[in-house]
Amino acid sequence: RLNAFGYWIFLAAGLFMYSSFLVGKAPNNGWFNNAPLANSQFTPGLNIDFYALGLIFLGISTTAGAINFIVTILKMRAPGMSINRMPIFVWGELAFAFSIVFAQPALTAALVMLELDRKFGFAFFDPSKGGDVILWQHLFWIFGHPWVYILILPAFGIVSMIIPTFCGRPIIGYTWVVVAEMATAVIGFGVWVHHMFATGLPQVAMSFISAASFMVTLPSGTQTFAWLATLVAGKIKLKTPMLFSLGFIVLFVVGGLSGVMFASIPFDQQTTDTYFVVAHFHYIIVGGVIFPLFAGLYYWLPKMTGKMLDERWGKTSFWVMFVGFNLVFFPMHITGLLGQPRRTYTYLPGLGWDIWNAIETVGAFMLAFGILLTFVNWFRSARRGEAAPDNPWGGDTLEWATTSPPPHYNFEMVPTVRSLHPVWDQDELSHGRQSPERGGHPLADGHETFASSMLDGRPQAVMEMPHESPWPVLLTLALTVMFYGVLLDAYALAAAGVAASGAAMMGWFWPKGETQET
Ligand code: HEM
Ligand SMILES: [Cu+2]
Repeated sequence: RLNAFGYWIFLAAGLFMYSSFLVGKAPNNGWFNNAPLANSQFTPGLNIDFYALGLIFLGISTTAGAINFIVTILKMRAPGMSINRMPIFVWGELAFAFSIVFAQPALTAALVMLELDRKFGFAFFDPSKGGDVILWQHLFWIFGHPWVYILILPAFGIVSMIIPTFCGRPIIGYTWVVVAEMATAVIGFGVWVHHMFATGLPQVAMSFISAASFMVTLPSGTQTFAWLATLVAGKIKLKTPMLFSLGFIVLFVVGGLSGVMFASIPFDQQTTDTYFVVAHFHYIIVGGVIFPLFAGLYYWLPKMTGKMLDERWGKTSFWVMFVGFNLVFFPMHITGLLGQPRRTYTYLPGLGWDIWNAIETVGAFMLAFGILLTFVNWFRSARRGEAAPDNPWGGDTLEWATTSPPPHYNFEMVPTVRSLHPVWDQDELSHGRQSPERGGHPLADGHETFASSMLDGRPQAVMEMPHESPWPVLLTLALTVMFYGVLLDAYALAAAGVAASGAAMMGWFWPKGETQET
């Protein structure tokens, strides 16, 4: 139900923010929305209120989702899946979920302060009344930098699943990769000021952050070398998911290198707010996150839908995307060093920027075409894709032990895990259901599941799966009313929304004389 709640809030908050387009009031200060530009004095109108309230609203969903991931990962694993047998993808999810729980409050606090400033005459970010504009940047980036790792940690996880499968061997340095993921998440909280090197902060503070930013490269490097070592030691099968993963390694290394360059304060002060920054974050977000997402799509979609994707279309899509991507974003390093400010699309001739921008435009069309090829592939597969076997790639993790697509409850027999690579090491798992003699647990045809101990994955209790419930969606509707009420200064409406939310929560948690499932 928490999951359903997260889903509905995500939808409602998204619609809330996009409704700003319908009334021509879309947020208009860029994604970091710096004060004092965001103060009502300089940006009147509902635009920024849509941004701030919408993100507070969305934060509820993000937090609910993250808590749900943490609890599920720590408490509901299959019997025998001790914490050192968890797939690296799950570690990535755990790391990112913890980061969200700690990062989101900084953003929410900043947004609440901003709305108090804008609607009620507070002055958190107004220096003329004793406020501080830099405070916004601190709070935003205390959220913002961990957020970039929130994006990339699951992507690391995806790649760490795919590379071993297509190398036909376990990843080298499992423990090191796991430690690196967790360390990245932790260090990510100590580097936010590297987005503020040009704001005139004290030298000591900046030096500390600079050192911490250099330090982040240690866990990133550890993981990169673990992937490379696995590639060297394995027998590589070049299927589409693997191609996207290899492309990821190349692009992530390039983006990481420009990141390290920014960690040096004088270099950053020269290049901040130029296209060099745009090049950095696209290498690391498109190359480092979107490419792994495509890899994951090709890898897991057959499991989800039971239909294979076409390899020829997939490989073509990869190469067009890879070449197109580099054509768009590599020249941005050059225009950035030549001084072209970010967020400019028109400029005087003769600055030496023209040819590079022309190449970028061509590349952009190519990249879009490459992405389109994958979407076409997706539609083709849905209509007439080959049927997917249970384990099309020879993967080692539990999802490959059930049918493609799996039933709603995943396993009729909840399997017992005895290895880090259950499907490789427990031969009974590659032939249908695990029999009760080998440890399979028939649990009311999947309508029940185990609660297990955090470290050893020992089953502790049998839990009934939750029944359908109207409360998450009703609570979401009530909150939507409240947020629109605040947005429009209609405080009676907002109060009604609060009251309705309270009622919905009472309905949700009312004792029903059964085990309470949330
Ligand atoms: C090797 C580790 C990394 C380091 C040392 C690093 C460093 C930096 C620095 C110093 C900046 C600020 C540049 C400026 O505005 O002057 C920056 C910008 C940025 N980085 Fe990274 N970065 C790293 C990895 C990442 C990752 C993994 C992501 C995302 C997945 C990322 C996403 C971004 C984004 C989105 C921006 C631009 C923010 C804006 O709009 O101003 N970075 N990075
Ligand atoms: Cu950063």
